[in-house]
Amino acid sequence: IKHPLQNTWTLWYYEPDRNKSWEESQREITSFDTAEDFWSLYNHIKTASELRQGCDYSMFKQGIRPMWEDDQNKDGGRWLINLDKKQRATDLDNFWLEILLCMIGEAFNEFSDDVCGAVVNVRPKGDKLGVWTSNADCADSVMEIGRKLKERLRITSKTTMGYQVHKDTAAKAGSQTKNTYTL
Ligand code: M7G
Repeated sequence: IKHPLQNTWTLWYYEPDRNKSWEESQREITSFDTAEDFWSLYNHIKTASELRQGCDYSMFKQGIRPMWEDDQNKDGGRWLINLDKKQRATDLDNFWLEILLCMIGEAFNEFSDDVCGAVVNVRPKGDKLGVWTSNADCADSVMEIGRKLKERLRITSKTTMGYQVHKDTAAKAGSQTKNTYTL
């Protein structure tokens, strides 16, 4: 028998399409709930660094859409890791895989329930990794999830992590969003 995961997870793929809205361009790929099915999927798809620039992968708990508007995201935010251009070759795929393993392995202990999912944005300006949590007001939970992420990704001082509230991000499209927490 296969090794069951605590949660069922859904992979989403976003590709920009000028004829569609952002929401319509989010495609649900597949869901899985065992370790073996995670690896079959992971080994079958392109790595993040192989995606065309402008594309995203998102992996969320089943039933949560990878958007601010979802009920589980609307009061939440994300730990954001901004990579510089050179890190696409050295860190992007490693960080993304480690984030996925943290999530499916429920590595955030008593706060794992607050994790909604994660997003990787492949962008010419520099790629971004975000871990989305459901309640931006739960400082304990946000900070513990951030600390664990930093530890597991072995984030060094040259890479800073900031937690941004989705409501702030949504209101400030195009400009910099303030960090509500930093690590
Ligand atoms: P992005 O892809 O997160 O980052 O957001 P980028 O600026 O580096 O490409 C780009 C744009 O996508 C935003 O300004 C929004 O128009 C749209 N967008 C992104 N997200 C995460 C959402 C979302 O959750 N909901 C909606 N409605 N639009 C979003």
